[in-house]
Amino acid sequence: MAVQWKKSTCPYCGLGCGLMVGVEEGRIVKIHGMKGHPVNDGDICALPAHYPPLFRAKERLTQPLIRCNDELIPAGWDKVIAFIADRLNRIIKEYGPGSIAFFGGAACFTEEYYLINKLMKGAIGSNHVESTARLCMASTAMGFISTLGADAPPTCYADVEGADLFFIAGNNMAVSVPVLFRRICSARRKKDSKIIVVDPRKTETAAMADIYLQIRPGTDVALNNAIAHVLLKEGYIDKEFLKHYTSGLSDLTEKMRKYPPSFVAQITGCPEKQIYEAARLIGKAKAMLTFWFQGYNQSPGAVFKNNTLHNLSLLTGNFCRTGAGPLSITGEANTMGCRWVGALAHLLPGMRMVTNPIHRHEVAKFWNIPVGKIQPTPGRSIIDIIHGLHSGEIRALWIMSSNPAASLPHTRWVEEGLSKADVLIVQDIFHPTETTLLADAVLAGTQWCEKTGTFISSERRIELAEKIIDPPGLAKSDCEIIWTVARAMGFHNEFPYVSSEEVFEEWKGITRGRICDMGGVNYNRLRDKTGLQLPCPEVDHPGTPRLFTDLRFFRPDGRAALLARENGEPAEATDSEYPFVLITGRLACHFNTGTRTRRISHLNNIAPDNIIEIHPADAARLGITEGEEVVISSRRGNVRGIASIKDRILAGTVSMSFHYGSASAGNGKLANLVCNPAYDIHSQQPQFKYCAVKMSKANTLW
Ligand SMILES: Nc1nc2c(c(=O)[nH]1)N[C@H]1C(S)=C(S)[C@@H](COP(=O)(O)OP(=O)(O)OC[C@H]3O[C@@H](n4cnc5c(=O)[nH]c(N)nc54)[C@H](O)[C@@H]3O)O[C@H]1N2
Ligand SMILES: Nc1nc2c(c(=O)[nH]1)N[C@H]1C(S)=C(S)[C@@H](COP(=O)(O)OP(=O)(O)OC[C@H]3O[C@@H](n4cnc5c(=O)[nH]c(N)nc54)[C@H](O)[C@@H]3O)O[C@H]1N2
Ligand code: SF4
Ligand SMILES: [Mo]
Repeated sequence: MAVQWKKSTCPYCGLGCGLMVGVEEGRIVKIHGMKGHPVNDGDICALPAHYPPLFRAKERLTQPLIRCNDELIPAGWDKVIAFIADRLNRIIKEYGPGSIAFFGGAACFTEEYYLINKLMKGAIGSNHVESTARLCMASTAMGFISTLGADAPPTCYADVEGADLFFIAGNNMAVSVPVLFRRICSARRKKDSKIIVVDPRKTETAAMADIYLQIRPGTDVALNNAIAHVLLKEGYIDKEFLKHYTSGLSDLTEKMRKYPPSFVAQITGCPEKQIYEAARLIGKAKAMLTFWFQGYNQSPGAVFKNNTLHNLSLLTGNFCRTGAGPLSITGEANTMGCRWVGALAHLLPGMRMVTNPIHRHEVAKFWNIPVGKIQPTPGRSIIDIIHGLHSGEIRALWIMSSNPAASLPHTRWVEEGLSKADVLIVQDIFHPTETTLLADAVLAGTQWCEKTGTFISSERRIELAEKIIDPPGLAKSDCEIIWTVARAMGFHNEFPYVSSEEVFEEWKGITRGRICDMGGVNYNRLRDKTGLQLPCPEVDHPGTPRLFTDLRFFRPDGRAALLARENGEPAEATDSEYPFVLITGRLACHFNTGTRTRRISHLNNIAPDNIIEIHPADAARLGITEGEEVVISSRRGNVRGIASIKDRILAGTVSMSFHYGSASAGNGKLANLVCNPAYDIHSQQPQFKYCAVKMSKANTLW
């Protein structure tokens, strides 16, 4: 039988590449990039290309499980759903709605987050709804809100071809978004555009840079301020743009005086001359596109890094025109959807805030519930949910498509917190994961290609990913699981759905008039197209590639804000006992906690063990040799790995990925055992990229 090809969208990173899925006799056998797709035009990276074995992986969840005498055993759906509904209702009765929390990864569809938000914030009355958007994009969202007045990413990928300068900071794009990086490299060849890279590690991305600034971790605000200093001092600013469309210029000019490159060179470790070169390249650029990622968002001063980067685009008028502006890539496939549907503790659907009485009123009216049902204060961020499990204020946690026992910082503390829950519900596609192992009930969800729903990508493109094959065994779509639990809890009238399309049709109603307006989107239209960029308010509307083309921003004065920010201190500074800074991040062959990629032998064989990058001078001082086992210790724990001695990392800094959880790699190899649960006060995003550690040869410690 010939292979039949169906269109879909990548379930891994938030770039949203168009894919063609090849099906033969009901099995998915091949996955290719979709030719002609506006995002990737046929290109694909290793992650989705090697996805097919996951549809037949042996640890795939095919039925729900329930804990019985300390063991998770298979049980029927009716029994497991009744158990969950009963436990949740009892906990609500005894401890109140605020004792229930939810945490989801951004691998799921927007429809699924819409339902959980409606259940938690509307029906139960708890705002403790969090998603991995907190671990990933909360700082970017707060950066946009403070500078532009809304979490509204303004640019699109087509700007790559229009830019003549790419400023890439804290973003190892060659590894994390390779398809976009190849697009940048090819655009640059055609146009002779330039690349500036800022990263403490000389990454695969940095290797392509015209100017590479090897900054000390956590010092980007000072660097951005020094660049602003030079732009202002040497007159590389767009006076007309600044006069009409921004506020805060005089304050910024005044405060940037104290950031001359000579001073900032000492803070960042980057030579003064290089800072001038970078600033002048930015000053002369016709169109600069900026990219940043977790080197900003998960680092000390995260939101301020975002603000000071936007200052550079605003000062030079690199905004609201082709090829110019901030282009933020989101981490997981639907992190943008999570942000807009309100899957964070301070948000309501359609980019609304729980603290805003008008927003609460609008949502309550839409859901046909009393406005008092929606709590007026933000719920707990995920780190504070774990604190709440420890203190007993949170009694129940429902986790969907996330593996927090491996992805949250300070693993032992997280595991202890999860174990204290009166009931821990985990909805995944695999068992065991580090988190399902701790659950009281495990719900068997369906994965990409086994269910239908929408993702929203980094350029605000909404795409439909349809069911292509039947799920294995008794697995149910995540939408169906949520509405079944909701009905079992007594919310029949509020959750009458039979399909994700019906959920979508409802959810889009609450986006009307907002930046995420999808009034003109429906499943049929998405079937025919390669996605639509939001807002798309009418059925004949072509979508919106760029925002703010009218130069009206969402702040009260209609202007974008130039914000003078100071370089922040890390939550945990190095000292004589813990003298190294630990950075954690990613490899090309694994995705996040590795629950999927570590089950694919081709990918796992590329990097089967945890590698720790160490500078040769540091290694020599400690007598560490290439390939030997080392132990990294922080105030919270120890992690083991294999030394890779390279001068691509800054001396005094060590780096490893976080892909090696205990369920797949054995104990003691997970970076988060040592990471710090401290977070940025403005975004509550944890500082995964900065904690103080010491290091030794493994055989001297054990
Ligand atoms: N192959 C693969 N691709 C992925 C993922 C994956 O796990 N594997 N995950 C996806 C997800 S969820 C996300 S969020 C993205 C993340 O993608 P990226 O953010 O690009 O990846 P990271 O490796 O986490 O971190 C990026 C860089 O930040 C640098 N950095 C650390 N501290 C600082 C600092 O203080 N300043 C600066 N300027 N740089 C610093 C690190 O050295 C690192 O090179 O990748 C997505 N794509
Ligand atoms: N030290 C350190 N820690 C980090 C980071 C870092 O850079 N350093 N980065 C952080 C970032 S940016 C992110 S985004 C997070 C990611 O953190 P997580 O989202 O917790 O990590 P994943 O490994 O992507 O876990 C996704 C889970 O969802 C399951 N799954 C996949 N598809 C589906 C589905 O359709 N339905 C259901 N029900 N389940 C599904 C998978 O099996 C897996 O268990 O990690 C964060 N943690
Ligand atoms: S770059 Fe991202 S969206 Fe594109 S194929 Fe790779 S993981 Fe998927
Ligand atoms: Mo992420």
